Amino acid sequence: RREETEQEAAAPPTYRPMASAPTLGVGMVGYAFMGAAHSQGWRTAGHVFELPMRPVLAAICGRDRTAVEAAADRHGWAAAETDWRAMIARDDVQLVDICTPGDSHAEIAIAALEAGKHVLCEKPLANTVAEAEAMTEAAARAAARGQVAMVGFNYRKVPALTYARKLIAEGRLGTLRHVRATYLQDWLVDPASPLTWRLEKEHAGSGALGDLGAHIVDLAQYLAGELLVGVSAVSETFVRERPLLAGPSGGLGGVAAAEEYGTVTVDDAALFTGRLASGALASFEATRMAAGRKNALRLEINGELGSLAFDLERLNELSFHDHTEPATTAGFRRILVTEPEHPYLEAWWPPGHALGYEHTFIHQARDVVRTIAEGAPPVPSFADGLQVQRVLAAVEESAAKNSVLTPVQL
Ligand code: SOE
Repeated sequence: RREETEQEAAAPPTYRPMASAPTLGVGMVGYAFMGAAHSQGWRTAGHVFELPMRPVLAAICGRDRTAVEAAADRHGWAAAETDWRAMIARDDVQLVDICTPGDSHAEIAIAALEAGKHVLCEKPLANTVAEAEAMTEAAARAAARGQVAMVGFNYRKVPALTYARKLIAEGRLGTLRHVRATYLQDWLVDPASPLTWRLEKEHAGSGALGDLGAHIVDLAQYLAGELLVGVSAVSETFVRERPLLAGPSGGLGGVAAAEEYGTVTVDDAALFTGRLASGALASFEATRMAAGRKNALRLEINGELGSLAFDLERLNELSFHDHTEPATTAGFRRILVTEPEHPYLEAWWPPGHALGYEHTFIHQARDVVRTIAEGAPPVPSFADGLQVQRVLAAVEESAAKNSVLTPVQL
């Protein structure tokens, strides 16, 4: 590490007080799991990173007055609204952050963009390709007016993954051969776990596919720097009837079940293979039925010159194998991605003082603010979200042909 020179030590700090930065009023729709996570991002980003604009938590919106007021109080929002149209219309809101189920993304995002607001929208961008297309068109019209529209693929903001992309883009893996991606959770293993909105196609669009598969499709393409050109899939709904909800649905599981049952209309698991534009082969597995796996997002990328591996449950680490090293000493080694030179780490703790899940939302907030202030092209954009939506649709189309699986001779 470079030592501080005497001159630097004596120099006055160049710190610019946050209060002097122009503000960016945020209005957030939704206050459950993602609402809480995004609130952390908006609350913290300006206290950690030096930002050109200071995010202000202007208003939070939800349909239930009591619940949304409690959320405003808990998460630090100045006002609570029960009508998202009224929230969009507020003069103190310049950016609308959408953390609702997928069935309302398109309507809210398009209305916000047409009202001149910037938009951040949770993933998957929408429930259908048609909705995602309409949103992307609205984003393009808004971009011409200087507005920003971004989609919340927050795992791109894990420093180890941002860094993995850099290593791949620099050619450290050479020509890519394989991308292997799995995202495993287990909160639906119990058949008595109730029918929350995430299990209803009309609200969620799809199941593990859109919820978890969207992340790994995005990450595979983001890391590889290229797009999928075709997929082949199987999917399954293992538990087709579940008890209805007896109370409000907050996070994932752990909510009260009623006596009555209803039909699950989305997949519990989706497995698919694919081919990237370069010819590299990719495989994906998204499931909420992997007992013991809580939030296990894993990736491995193999190229001619080496391999990278990542596990979200150890998110400060990246495994790297340099295949150009002598075989006698080569092998996977662990890079601790906590150095100030690593992406996002310049503003955090001393080396080795690890980060966690919530930091991805803080980094996301940082990037949204900078994109708006700098007038830079948004990344990940609505067009990126639309492209992932098209992959999800292709997976669904392929999985619907399960009946034409090539039979294995008995
Ligand atoms: C639920 O499966 C979920 O919260 C996803 O919706 C998120 O996108 C993922 O980050 C964690 O799991």
